[in-house]
Amino acid sequence: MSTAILPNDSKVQHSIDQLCINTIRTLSMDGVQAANSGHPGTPMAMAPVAYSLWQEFLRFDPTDPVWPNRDRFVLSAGHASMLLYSMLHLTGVRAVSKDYETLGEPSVPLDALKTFRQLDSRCPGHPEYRWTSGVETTTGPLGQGVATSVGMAIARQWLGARYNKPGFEDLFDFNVYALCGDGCMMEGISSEAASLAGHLRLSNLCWIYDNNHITIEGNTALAFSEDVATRFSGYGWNVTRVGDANDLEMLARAFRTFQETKDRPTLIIVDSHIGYGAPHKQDTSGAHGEPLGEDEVRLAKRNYGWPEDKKFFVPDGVYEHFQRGIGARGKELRDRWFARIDEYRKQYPELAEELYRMQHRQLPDGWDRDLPEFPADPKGLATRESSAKLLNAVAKNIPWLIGGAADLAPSTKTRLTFEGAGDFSAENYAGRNFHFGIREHAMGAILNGMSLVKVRPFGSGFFIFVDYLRGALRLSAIMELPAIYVFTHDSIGVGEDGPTHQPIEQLAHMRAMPGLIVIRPADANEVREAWKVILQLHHAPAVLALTRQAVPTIDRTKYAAASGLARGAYVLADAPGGDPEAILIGTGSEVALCLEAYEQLIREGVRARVVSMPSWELFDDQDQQYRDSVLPPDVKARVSVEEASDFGWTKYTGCEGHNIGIETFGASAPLKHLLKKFGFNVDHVVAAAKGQIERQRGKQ
Ligand SMILES: Cc1ncc(C[n+]2csc(CCOP(=O)(O)OP(=O)(O)O)c2C)c(N)n1
Ligand SMILES: [Mg+2]
Repeated sequence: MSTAILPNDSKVQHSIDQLCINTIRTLSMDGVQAANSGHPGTPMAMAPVAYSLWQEFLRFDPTDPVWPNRDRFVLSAGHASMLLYSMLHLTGVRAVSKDYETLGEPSVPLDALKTFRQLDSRCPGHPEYRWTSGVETTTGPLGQGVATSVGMAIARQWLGARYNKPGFEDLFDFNVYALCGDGCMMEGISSEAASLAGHLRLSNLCWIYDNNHITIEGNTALAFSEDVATRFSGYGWNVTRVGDANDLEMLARAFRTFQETKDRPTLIIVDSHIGYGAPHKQDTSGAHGEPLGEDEVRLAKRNYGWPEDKKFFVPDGVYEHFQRGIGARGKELRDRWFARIDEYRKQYPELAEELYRMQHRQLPDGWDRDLPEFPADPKGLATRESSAKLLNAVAKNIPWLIGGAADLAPSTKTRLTFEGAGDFSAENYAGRNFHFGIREHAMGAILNGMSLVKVRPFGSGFFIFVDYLRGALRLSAIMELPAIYVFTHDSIGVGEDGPTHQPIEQLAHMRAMPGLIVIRPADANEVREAWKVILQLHHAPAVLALTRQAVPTIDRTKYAAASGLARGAYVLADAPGGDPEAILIGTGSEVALCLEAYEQLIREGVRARVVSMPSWELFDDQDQQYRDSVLPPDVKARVSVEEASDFGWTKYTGCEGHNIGIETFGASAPLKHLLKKFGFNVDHVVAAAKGQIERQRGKQ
């Protein structure tokens, strides 16, 4: 070990610990400096915290960063990404393929640190799950990481309750650590998530709060004066403090306190100095979001007793030290776990098989057996009702399909009602019905955390409140997590509740989000097909938009089969002879209206076609030939019918098409009056179709 490089300065501890900590600091500073962009201050301050946690406590095997029972570390302060990248590099975390195979190469080689924030670097600006092995979740939007960590802790409790058995009590016993700053603490989502975590007494959850009193605009005194410790005590957390981020003994004591606390989550408040060691920037917001500058980097290195001219310098002994600590401990734990799982497989072959499939995002054999079929019925039922039947049928077949609602299960009909489903609570971590409380945003992040642990989560609420969880949903999509969002009350069909409860622009919002599959089924049989599609998604979240009000169950002996849903859009009813003059395109509850209009048009001798288009994304994924067969390019007389903003519909109807939609926020009234007011009636649709045909004829 080359401690010789350290000067004889009383401020500098001559220890391998200090050498490692300063390596983390200087790698982070150099990475930001090389990128000329990024956040150096927090990695510099939090280096001892990350070091203590990873080296002494974290049960994590760098050679197998996807081992299911590993402790999770979430960097909720995602802007401090260089801290995480430095740790991944120094501890030698290996890369993992998309098929969960460990590759020999390092996840973050030194060159990746040098190309921080550059195109295709394994060290992007903020940590990205799936891109950099060892990153447990994508962070950057403040508050998301901590809230996601609650989902991870929940999933671990559920896994433990179902799969731990006598003699295998520690099959799932991992802890979840999240490092957050003032920003995470201020965001509402962290309050929602912490409140639920306290309520559920998640003793496997530890948040570390970097209490540096600095955010971008300056001192937190500008906007944040609450007593965080009291707040978390009020949530039912164990709160402990470390008065100096550099005090390794106090840090270790705090982590031990967490490990010994068996009845609630722990918050460790760590007082720190952002930009620690940088003479002109320490304790200022200047250390937060911009490089220190070459001169300041030198001065900080001098303070650390570091060779001032060396960049990306890892002194002798540092890698080896990490290998002797987290490396050796993690590997031993991981190897023991896999040896135990072999034993477990012998004693509990079915449960072991479940775990294997779950961890590989596969479904059990027969997952789609006994799915209800719905006979034609003009009165029909609400799609939320048919979805309830489907969800219950598939959940019986998929034991790890678990979820709930943000206090709306009686309305969203997402409750699992079969025997043994149970309610997840502090007293029963085996329950499959979750009560997220009225906390939509945290629910979204919790679904992400659960999905990252590989259970299959669903959450539900009123569609209008998708706005409340959009930040988390966006991360589901970025991370390609197959979380399932069930949203009911999907249009002005909610009637009397009025504009505050009537989704208008939400469908357009959702459709604009890359990677998200949005499905708005027309009837009970499309709901069945929708669930089939959704459950087979591996790498995409889905939004299922469902009605509050009854919709007819379409007669499939007369019209096309609902299995067409899998292709996003299909010809439901065609012009006699299959040569349409006009196409009516509807989604969800408006498909039945299109069919009524179609029947009238046919009676009047107009050759109409109805396309049911439950999912734009699934349709866009089809080949050109199929898309042209549904929407023949030469049939330009087109009408879209959807009780929502018509934003985007011209993509399918063309600029000259007619889009029947809603341009205001709706209104409060019984539905039949609303349908009249907004033009969702047969006469209007028929007139629009005829108008389209006239227009096209006029051009010929
Ligand atoms: C939701 C959200 N809002 C705003 C930002 C922009 N932002 C990034 S860091 C930051 C300040 C964070 O302060 P703190 O958490 O105390 O971190 P520190 O500066 O102490 O590292 C802000 C506002 C963000 N990333 N996410
Ligand atoms: Mg801060």
